[in-house]
Amino acid sequence: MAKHAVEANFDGLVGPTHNYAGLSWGNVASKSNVNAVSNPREAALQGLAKMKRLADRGYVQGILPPHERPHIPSLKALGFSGTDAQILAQAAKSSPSVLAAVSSASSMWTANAATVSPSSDTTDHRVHFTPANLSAKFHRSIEHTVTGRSLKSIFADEAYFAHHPALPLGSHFGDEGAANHTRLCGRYGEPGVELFVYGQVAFNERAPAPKRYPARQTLEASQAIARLHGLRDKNLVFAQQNPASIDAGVFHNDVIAVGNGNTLFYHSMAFLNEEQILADIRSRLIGADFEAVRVSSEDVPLNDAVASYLFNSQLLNTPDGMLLAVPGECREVASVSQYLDKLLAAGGPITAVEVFDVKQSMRNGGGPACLRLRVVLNDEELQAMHRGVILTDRLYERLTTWVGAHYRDRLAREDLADPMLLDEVRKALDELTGILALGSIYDFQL
Ligand code: SUG
Repeated sequence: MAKHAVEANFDGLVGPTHNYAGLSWGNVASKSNVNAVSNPREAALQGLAKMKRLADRGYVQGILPPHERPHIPSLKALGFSGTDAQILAQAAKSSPSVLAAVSSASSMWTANAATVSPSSDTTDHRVHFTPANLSAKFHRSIEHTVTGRSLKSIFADEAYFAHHPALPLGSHFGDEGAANHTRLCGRYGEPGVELFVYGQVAFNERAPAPKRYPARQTLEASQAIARLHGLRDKNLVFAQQNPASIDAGVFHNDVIAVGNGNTLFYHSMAFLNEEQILADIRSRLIGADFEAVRVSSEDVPLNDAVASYLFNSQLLNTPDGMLLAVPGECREVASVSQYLDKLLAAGGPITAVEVFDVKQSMRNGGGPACLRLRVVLNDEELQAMHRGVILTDRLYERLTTWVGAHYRDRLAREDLADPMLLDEVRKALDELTGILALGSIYDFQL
């Protein structure tokens, strides 16, 4: 008998160095907002407000902590030396782009933190975690060590949870985590279909691939994760993302598709072999009829989907159907707003749409779905995990006060070299690990 399970969402708490550095070639928003002045305080509060609204609805809402940035160990590994202040000054003078990269608050997008397989899918009946190596972008490739420490600290009990190291670095095994992984199922506690979406086959140069922008995820990486997690072939689908969509700015599958339960909500340009993929999912899904909600280019042109982040929404179960939690930009793009009205009138599986304001994150290409990592947990696993990171009213109050005390409301490129900023970050994070009772996870704490 399937155990009762829920989908818990772990949002990345936006870090104090949130800024716009234009680091992600292929991510349209990141490039178009380069050097805009950011507001880290507002960004963190927007993220917390989203978490609170969902927690108030009864969803299990967790938090993953931000990372230490600027990351001095990375600068040391690149040959900068001296005191922390000297290192920052040297980097700012000779390699400002490198300083920007090691200062990014990009760990907030926890859909890229890891791939997670629930215990009902895995052969050893444990929940499996693999932090994403994020090889495609230097600023993100330095995330997996601390992400792994956080996940191990939260999901510590080895009787229930299994942790793998990130895949070997390098473009052949480029892995972007749950942003390219969707699980479809009947009930959460039943075995599901794990849909891995990749941009490119690494070991075959003649296979279809994008021409303009990089494909960040390879088939070989997805296959490795499936092996590590002990997934069964009958529960697996590997699907290639349409290279034309990557070239239009869809740098992760979660910018063009989102799935939950028996429903896949996707754009007609999402997949290379759409019919085959749908048939594969349909034949593997047990305990429910597969619902494919397809959005055509006539309804929503691909560029509008990218600009609005329609598909980077959270699709959540409610007692009366599914709720689509969309970014505010969806109501600002005419075709998308009209489509949403039509979707609700159509009477399909998606029965409600709600708007969430995460503008600070959106300007770097991160919508509501980028900000969360989904972890399906049965009742025992939920009890076994560290509960200090689950959002309660009290924790929300403590975190908003903490943000108010430690975060700046303005950050520009030149501020990244300010040694005071590094001190502020460390002080804030040291306090945060106390609030969340996580133990020591940062390099400066070890
Ligand atoms: O990896 N942006 C992130 C956005 C990640 C969105 N995540 C998902 N789709 N799941 C990225 O491109 C921009 C940082 C900057 O330019 O300052 C950035 O890293």
